[in-house]
Amino acid sequence: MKEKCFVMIKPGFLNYENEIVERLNKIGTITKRFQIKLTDEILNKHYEEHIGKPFFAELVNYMKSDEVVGFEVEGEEGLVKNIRECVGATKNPAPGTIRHDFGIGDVTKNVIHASDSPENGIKECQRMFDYVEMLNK
Ligand code: IDP
Ligand code: MG
Repeated sequence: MKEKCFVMIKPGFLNYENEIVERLNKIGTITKRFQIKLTDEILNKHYEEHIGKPFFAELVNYMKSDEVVGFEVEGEEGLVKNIRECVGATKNPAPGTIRHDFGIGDVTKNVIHASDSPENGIKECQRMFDYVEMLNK
C-alpha cells in the first residue's frame, strides 16, 4: 500500500530546505509544496492532540512566528516510519537525523514536523493542502 507523509520545515529553519529535500528524496517522492505563515486556527487543528499540554501555547506561538514550508511526500509501505527515523526523536535526536544535524538543541524549535502514522499522513496532507488551496481562491 502506498503511503503519504506530511512534512513541514518549522520557522527559522527554511535555509536548510535543500539539505532536507535531499534527504527526503532518498526516502520518497515530494508531490506538493507550500510556503506560508500559518495561523492559530489551522495550528489548533494540526496540533489538536496537544491542546491542554504545558508546551501548547509556546508551540503554537512559535509555529505562527514566521513562514513554514510544507511537503506532501509519497512512497511505498514504510514511508512514514522511514521519514520519522530520518527526522529523529522529539527529545535528544541522534546524530545523523535532521533534528540533530540542523537543530539547536531546543525541544520546541526542533527543525521539522513529520506525520506519525500512515493514517495521520493522509489526514494532515489533506487538511494542509486543502487549507492552502482555499487561501489561494
Ligand atoms: P513530534 O513532532 O516528534 O511528533 P509531538 O509529541 O507530536 O512530537 O509534539 C509536537 C511538537 O511539540 C514537537 O515537535 C515539539 O515542537 C513540541 N513539543 C513536544 N514535546 C514538548 C515538550 O516537552 N516541551 C516543549 N515542546 C514540546
Ligand atoms: Mg507528532
